[in-house]
Amino acid sequence: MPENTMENASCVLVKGGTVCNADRTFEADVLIEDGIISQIGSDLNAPDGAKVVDAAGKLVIPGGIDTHTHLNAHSDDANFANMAVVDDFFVGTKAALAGGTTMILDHCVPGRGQSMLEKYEIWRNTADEMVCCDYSLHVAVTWWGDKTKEEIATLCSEKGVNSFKMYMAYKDSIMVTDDVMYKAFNCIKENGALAMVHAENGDVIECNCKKLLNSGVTGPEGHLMSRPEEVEAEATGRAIMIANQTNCPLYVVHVMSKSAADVVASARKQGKVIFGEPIAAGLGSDGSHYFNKEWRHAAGHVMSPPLRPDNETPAYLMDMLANNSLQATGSDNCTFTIEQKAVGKDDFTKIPNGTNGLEDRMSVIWEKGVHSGKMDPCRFVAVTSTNAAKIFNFYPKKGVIQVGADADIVVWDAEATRTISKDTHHQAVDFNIFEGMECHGVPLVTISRGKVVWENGELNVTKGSGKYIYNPVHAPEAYARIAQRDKVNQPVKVDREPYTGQVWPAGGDNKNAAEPSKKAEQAKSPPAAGFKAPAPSSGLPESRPQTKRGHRDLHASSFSLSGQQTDDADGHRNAYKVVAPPGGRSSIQF
Ligand code: URQ
Ligand code: ZN
Repeated sequence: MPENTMENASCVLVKGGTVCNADRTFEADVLIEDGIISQIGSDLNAPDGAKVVDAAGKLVIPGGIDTHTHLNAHSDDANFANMAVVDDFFVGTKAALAGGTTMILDHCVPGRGQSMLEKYEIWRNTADEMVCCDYSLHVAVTWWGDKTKEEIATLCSEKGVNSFKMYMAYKDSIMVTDDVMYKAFNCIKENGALAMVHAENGDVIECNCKKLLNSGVTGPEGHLMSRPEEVEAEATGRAIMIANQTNCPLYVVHVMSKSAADVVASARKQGKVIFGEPIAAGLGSDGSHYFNKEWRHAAGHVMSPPLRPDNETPAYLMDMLANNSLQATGSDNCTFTIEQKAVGKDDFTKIPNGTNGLEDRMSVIWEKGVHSGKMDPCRFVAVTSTNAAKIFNFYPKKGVIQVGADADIVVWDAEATRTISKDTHHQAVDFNIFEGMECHGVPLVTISRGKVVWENGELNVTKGSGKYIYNPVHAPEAYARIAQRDKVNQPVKVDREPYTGQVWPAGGDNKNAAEPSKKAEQAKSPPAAGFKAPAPSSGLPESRPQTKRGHRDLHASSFSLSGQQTDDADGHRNAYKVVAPPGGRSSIQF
């Protein structure tokens, strides 16, 4: 795998600040040489010619890492009616630096039938020319072909990709079905990578959209109505189930609702290797905007899953982020101008999806998370930087201020405030979903690869100076557990004497003769992975409840609320009946 080469950046001393990592804060100076943190300590001397950044009274934090951007999204990537996003790799990464974010993970999304490797090369060529900060790529699996397995393996072993996204929404475009997810998760796991999902039930959304349009709802509120919370929660649970079946670690992108967050939290409580990502939009805004009388305002908020209409969801998601039910944050920055959004002026399904957040993510999370008292500055660093570096496996190169790490650093003023506006932001999009929000927490200075790129409200960036970060597979954050589970959870077959009795039909010559021999084969095959062998059962008649005298106990029931039946072990059963149900037998059979 190619090495990341470091520019010979000049020397910078960040003096007098409070270093804040995910685990602790301490007073120290930080010396940067050639783009790397070379010393951390008290009263460090500035080498000749070094630039000194005064951080007295300020926090010195690892640069933000945005786990989720779309800076090269195009018409053929999803449903974007032949148009490209306005915040591209150049404008987007400039704005990121102005907001205190020093690394992004963008989405490379091949269309159906397209090669993942070819699309990856297109993404790399475009990004390498334009990015002003470091970046990595997630690649999407949008279909399953003969070469998909091979391409995933190559992306992992040679191209530095360790995360693969699947869309459960966008039917007839990039949506994948459960069987593709199952195959993809298996393959991703075999390669030591991370599966990611956009969790919404695309089939149901499609039906809802038709129904709403037929009933005359054509405005942006229809977007919200077509994708209610349970549509997100169901898909989240389904993805987690498939990840669990394949023992593949899973990262759920843009968790937007309370119920989807609950599904992630509950899976984590059960010990599943799941990570959840809320985004700036979901933490800082809500879906009441879809009902705004001004079409352009409502359309400016259209994204999927949608913002939720109640005003409690943002605080709920922030609580989940604070208590580690959710782990890392992105922006899902995918911006279209109002003019572009207006292709859907008469039909909400045609409004290109996506909003801003790349520049404002850090301030919004500080305001709603730290200033509100829900999390401390260390947790802020964890959810805006460190956890992403661990999950996507480039920690401690990034995500921490320590000797040897890349010098991606932000001097953060926790007391200062700024008011977010489309008129002052550095993004190209002509709308800002956080318009008018006053945020405590302002990035005063941003240092990217050892170079001061944002200071005194001014950017000093070079197009194409950012580097692609190759991410190795088998991130310990996920695979320490996954690998061990593979070892200890191997299916164990039951050793037993071969059956030597008669096999039906006793005499042979019967037109159904194939059936019993198939049954005998089934009995020989080992149980499926994860299957726990039931306690030996004596079979149906004996398993019926009996009194001490050996008579059938008519008061006891063999009915189980779990739906379990006494003949569950019989793979041949093709009719279901409740054996001795409470209240007496029924003659009804299914
Ligand atoms: O769904 C996505 O990730 C893209 C296509 C647009 N972003 C969004 O609507 N959240
Ligand atoms: Zn996205």
